[in-house]
Amino acid sequence: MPIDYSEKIPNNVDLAGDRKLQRALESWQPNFLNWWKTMGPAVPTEDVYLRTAVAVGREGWAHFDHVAMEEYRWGVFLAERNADRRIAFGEQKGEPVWQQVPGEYRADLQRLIVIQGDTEPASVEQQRRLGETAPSLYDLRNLFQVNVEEGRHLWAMVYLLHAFFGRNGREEAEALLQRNSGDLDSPRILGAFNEETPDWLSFYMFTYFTDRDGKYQLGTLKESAFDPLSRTCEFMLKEEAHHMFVGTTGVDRVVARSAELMREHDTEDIAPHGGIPLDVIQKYINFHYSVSLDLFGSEQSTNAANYFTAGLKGRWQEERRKDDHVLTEDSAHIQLVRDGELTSDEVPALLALNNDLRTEYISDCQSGLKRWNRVLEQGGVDQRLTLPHVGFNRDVGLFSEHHITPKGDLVGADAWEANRDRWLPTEADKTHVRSLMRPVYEPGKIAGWIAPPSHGINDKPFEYEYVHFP
Ligand code: BYC
Ligand code: FE
Ligand code: FE
Repeated sequence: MPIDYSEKIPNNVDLAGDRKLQRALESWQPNFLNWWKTMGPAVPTEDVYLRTAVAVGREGWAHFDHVAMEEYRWGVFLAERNADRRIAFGEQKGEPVWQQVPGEYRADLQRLIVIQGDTEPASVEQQRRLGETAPSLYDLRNLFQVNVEEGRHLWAMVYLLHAFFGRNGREEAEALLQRNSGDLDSPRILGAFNEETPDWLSFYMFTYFTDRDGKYQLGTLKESAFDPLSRTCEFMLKEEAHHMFVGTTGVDRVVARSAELMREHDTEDIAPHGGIPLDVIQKYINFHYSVSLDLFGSEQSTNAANYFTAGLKGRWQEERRKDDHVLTEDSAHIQLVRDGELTSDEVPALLALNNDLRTEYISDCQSGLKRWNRVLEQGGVDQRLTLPHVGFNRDVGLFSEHHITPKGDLVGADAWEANRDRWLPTEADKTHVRSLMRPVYEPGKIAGWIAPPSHGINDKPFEYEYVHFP
């Protein structure tokens, strides 16, 4: 079914055919718009060169044009239905997928959808003020693109809550607009989404590391036996690719510019020359990576085992796994600390599914480091960036009780305190990065701490007027 843009809420789920649901979503819509006005992008714009989804198929799903942001057509878009789709894993493997929520899984599914839904508006709130200091119009446009799509991801989850979870679901949809990132009384659910994103280096790190958790979590929900959730996530993943592109190339460009300044001034201390020193970039990597690892939950999780067995949440690329997809007989290894040493334990595979997903995520993260190190190499710089040890700076899971250095050494509290300023961004580091954040809004111009992108958006040049101001 094509997307219908003549409707108040664009959709390809035949909302017009379900008046009750349509009315419920239409009454949530003003609350969403009000939230967007008060918690969304703080900088006023006339219009922005944005892509909008016009179809859900493989080819040509996006349309690009200048639109006023509050007129962006947030809607409900599910990937096409596969009538023969069967459950790929768990106890009910091989049975047809569900078009409705089975009563016994209602609470668990609702919880997964609420947690997913909570992250989307949270990120918009975190990024609210970044529009005041973008390094170029191109970057400003990318920020807003990410923001409107995270807003749409909220719509995706709210649709599921309204359509399949009754009154309880509608209340949860309301609550998604009432919790706020960093709010002391009613914070967002997951840790990383209550951190600040106060500068553009943080934004690139967030879209690299934290949006990438989104990619992996959505990948597991795409496997879900609850077909509407699966189809929603499949389409969200298409939008998600651009968010990670923004992060990957954003860090590329910061690293390239830092390397350039290091050569030009023949020093590692490029802060006085308006650059971001590599050791500060490394500390930002350490922070954002470790906070994002916490989003995978505990290495051993009965929640994860239950979700899998019930068919609610699969593994990354479940269908490509060469095992029985039930896993009751399998085991896995997890890392942990025992008797003051890092060691590993064999545990039932079902209990180690968070660890399994995190392992996939880590190897994907590694590809960014490879890239950034190639940029350094090409820039004639000898230093290299690395991912810290998986146990470094953790608040969730088996490492959270211990202090582990980026290199993977177990240390005491004193050594941790004595060195943390070498490993994590200090106030001085953050103040320096923030001091570089000045808006550069002349078309074709770029701030001094970052290199320009190699391409524009949708074949437009970098100099294109991606954003108009009132
Ligand atoms: N913070 O069994 P455990 C995205 C709680 S990002 C706070 O180890 P489980 C995006 C946990 O809830 C993707 N609490 O965990 C990115 C549980 O509480 P209860 C978001 C945490 O359930 C950028 C207890 O600790 N989507 O889309 O296996 C921009 C024991 O937990 C945390 C999802 O996460 C934490 N970090 O796994 C925009 C998918 N970790 O039951 C968007 C949906 C754990 O004791 N969520 N806890 O009260 C899930 O699949 C799972 O809930 C989690 C946790 C993976 C998050
Ligand atoms: Fe998202
Ligand atoms: Fe995203």
